[in-house]
Amino acid sequence: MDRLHPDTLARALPAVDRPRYDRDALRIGIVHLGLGAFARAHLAPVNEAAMVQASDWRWGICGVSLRQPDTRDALAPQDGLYTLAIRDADAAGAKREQLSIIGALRETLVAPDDPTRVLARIAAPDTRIVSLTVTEKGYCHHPATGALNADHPDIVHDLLHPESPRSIVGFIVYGLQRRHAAKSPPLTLMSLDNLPSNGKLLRGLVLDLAGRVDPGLQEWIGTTCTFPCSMVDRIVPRTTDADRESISRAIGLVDAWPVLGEPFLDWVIEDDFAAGRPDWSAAGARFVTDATPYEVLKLRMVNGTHSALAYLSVLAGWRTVDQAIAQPAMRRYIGTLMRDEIAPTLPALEGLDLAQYAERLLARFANPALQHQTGQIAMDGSQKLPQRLLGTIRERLRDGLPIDGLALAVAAWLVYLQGRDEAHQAYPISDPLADALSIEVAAAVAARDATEDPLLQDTRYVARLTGYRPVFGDLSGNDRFVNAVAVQVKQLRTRGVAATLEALGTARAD
Ligand code: CS2
Repeated sequence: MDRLHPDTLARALPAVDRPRYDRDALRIGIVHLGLGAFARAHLAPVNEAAMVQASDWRWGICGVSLRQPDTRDALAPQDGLYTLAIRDADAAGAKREQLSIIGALRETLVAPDDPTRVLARIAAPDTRIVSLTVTEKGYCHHPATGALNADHPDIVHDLLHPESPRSIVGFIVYGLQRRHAAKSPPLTLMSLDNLPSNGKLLRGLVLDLAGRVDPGLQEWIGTTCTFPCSMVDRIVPRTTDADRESISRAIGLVDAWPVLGEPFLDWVIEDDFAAGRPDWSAAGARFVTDATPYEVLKLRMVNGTHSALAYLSVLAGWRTVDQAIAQPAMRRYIGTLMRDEIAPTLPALEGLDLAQYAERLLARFANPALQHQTGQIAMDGSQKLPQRLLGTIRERLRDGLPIDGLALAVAAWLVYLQGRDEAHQAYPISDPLADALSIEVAAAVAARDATEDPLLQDTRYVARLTGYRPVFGDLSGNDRFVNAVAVQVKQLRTRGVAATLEALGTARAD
């Protein structure tokens, strides 16, 4: 089979959608930092549809990988072309996929190999938007407070090496410094990560670092560049070798770097752009004045339940989300968690039927064609828990409301951190704070006194771990929180995941 490439594109099988415009006419208007699967399955196809609809070719994408060269190495021989496979199952349960080849990616850079080119791209006059999907840990912030972690090794490095930054915030600040020096117009910095008020958060971090570099630069960024907040939603599992093979067969050309995702896509973004934007509403995006209620909805409902499901499932040995949600007790737990504990905390959104939203979410989780690994969602818990679960918990505690289901999710994380599932199989803890957390876990295990009542032992364990302020902030030392989580840790430890989920359902039904 030939390799996917502009010269072979005409040979792709007829059912495959493909760019039907002159890719050479694309200019680079967007520099995207963090060229993972999510951006290629969300931003890029929406952007492509918008460009085509408006015949506006100013918005080609330069994608930047922050660490590994694998994406560039795979995509350069394909001139940036790749396949998006949208997968689900029909009503009878038969898996199906819809394939499109995406052409919006015009350039692929690897930041550590070529920091100067990345900085030059951010500074280039044609660049109007710098967008980001760098995951929670890419922001070098304190997860509990959102402030810049000025002691982060990458930030310390960047202040000493303006020519070759490592952090995202460093690239943005020094790229904007060049832009400012060249008297080029300001641009938009657009975070697409699962963080609350992601634009405001990014703005705070960029202005903090810029202030340490040059107060004049800080002033220019603060008064001329914009940082719209956004909510993005599409489940995009990691691509496997088997996916690469099957997608290549399905398009009739070898694609070394396809992506896959679910049919569902949502994107709500504040219409606050310093230098214009494509009309992404052509492909379903919604422009709003305030994205906050949409972010809270998505982070708490989709990501909160995703994380709850992931930690419990890793412990129970359920490898994929659809396998986990097929367990009746898990489905009941996630449904009840949304309805009884999360939904009542959400800001009102006109026209939104929350019950329907929850039903659709359960159906999305049940998608059997995605094979979304629970171990993948479980990664980086220290960066995810605050906005996914802890905010909801804080509000419910403040209002004197029960938190049993949320406490089980936190308990599952605290047990998960011990690194062994119920079959005693070890798994790695992938988390930027893994070292600190493993010290905390060891101390918490040591704090247990085997001569004491089991619940008291688990209370000591939970009190010690939730005392870790970078994650738990002011929840540390909250007795109601500690006690509710300890009850669930005890359940998980003594009865296991399945029986704990069953018991939760029964307790509720009583
Ligand atoms: C997931 C998200 O990996 C994770 O932590 O919860 O990537 C999730 O699939 C997306 O946010 C859905 O929009």
